[in-house]
Amino acid sequence: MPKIPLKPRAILIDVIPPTMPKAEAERRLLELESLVGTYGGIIIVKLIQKKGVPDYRTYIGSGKLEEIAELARKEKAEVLIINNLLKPGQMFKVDEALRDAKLKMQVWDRVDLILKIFSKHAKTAEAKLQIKLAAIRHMGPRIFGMGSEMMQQAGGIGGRAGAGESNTEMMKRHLFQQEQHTKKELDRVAVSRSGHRAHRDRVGLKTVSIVGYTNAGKSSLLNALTKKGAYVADALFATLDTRVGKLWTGEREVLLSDTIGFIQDLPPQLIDAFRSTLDETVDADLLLHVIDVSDPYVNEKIVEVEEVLKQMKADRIPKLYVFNKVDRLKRVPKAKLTKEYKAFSPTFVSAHTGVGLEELKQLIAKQLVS
Ligand SMILES: Nc1nc2c(ncn2[C@@H]2O[C@H](COP(=O)(O)OP(=O)(O)OP(=O)(O)O)[C@@H](O)[C@H]2O)c(=O)[nH]1
Ligand SMILES: [Mg+2]
Repeated sequence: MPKIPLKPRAILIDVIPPTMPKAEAERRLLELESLVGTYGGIIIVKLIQKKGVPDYRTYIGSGKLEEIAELARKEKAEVLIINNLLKPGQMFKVDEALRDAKLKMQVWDRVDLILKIFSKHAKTAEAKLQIKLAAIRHMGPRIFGMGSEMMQQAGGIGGRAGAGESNTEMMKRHLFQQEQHTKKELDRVAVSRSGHRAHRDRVGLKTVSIVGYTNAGKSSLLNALTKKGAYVADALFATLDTRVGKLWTGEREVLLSDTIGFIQDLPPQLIDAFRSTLDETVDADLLLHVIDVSDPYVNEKIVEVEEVLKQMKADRIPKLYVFNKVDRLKRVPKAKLTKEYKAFSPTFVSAHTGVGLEELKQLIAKQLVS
């Protein structure tokens, strides 16, 4: 893979079905831009391609690929970022086409991009291990896919596989060993975590987990409620570990935890790799679903978060909706949102100004009594 600078010049492409509403397409592109910005990439071209069925070989199709290659040469692009999930064989084909065009650039799909951001932000040993595991699982099949390609080329129909095979076999074994090793290390870290959890259960503290879309203000809320000092940044996936603080609701002490944010199409491998971090969330007595009320796509993001919670089997835990960042709006559509999400006792707060936090504490206390 060609080496690229820390802040690579990037061409972005999103392949969407022709039926996708314009607003949704715009939202996807905006989010992709902020992901790339968070990574530190320099966006030079943005492309949207409408396609009913993705191309079997290259996902984006050979015509589009040629167009991209030409653009890449002209604009000196260093990475092509495809906002979709590609099959290993498709990644290989795109990569091959760019190499054939004598371009020294990398190709990332959505999982690659999210993984790269995760690696940049990981601080704890556990987060680093989880990312490593996800990367092994994501890259593995790609190497195998490449292997079978090479084997076919080397051996032909009915022929012997030759050198290609032993290389692939070696890579396979190496990756498998790495995966096992990383899993073991992770288990070790997870055991000490579940020890903490058992201790909490013994002292009878209830746990409340903050969940929500990335950048909604989860860490800010934890800080505002507990003075915990979690890392806050206007970036996606600023938090990759779990931070726990104590909160006095006025009636009782509870443990409040903040964790990794969710995003649309959060790749299943990532949910899997972050299992032990996310399990903390699944274990809670109450969830605070934090929502950025100033976000133009409030409802869509609520749906995405609910979707991930379902995947994590956490959709049955009692939940409060916390609309954050009210200071950002002149007029907060309280009545409308309250009516729409009545089942989740919506509250309106600002982690920055402190508005609404007292009411939120009372609500938490009330929920935990029953
Ligand atoms: N105006 C305003 N900005 C806020 C508020 N709460 C958080 N922010 C800003 O929103 C951005 C994201 O805040 P974080 O607390 O890091 O959000 P997060 O949900 O933890 O994000 P990830 O960990 O990246 O998923 C930061 O720039 C915060 O300063 C608020 O109540 N009002
Ligand atoms: Mg955070």
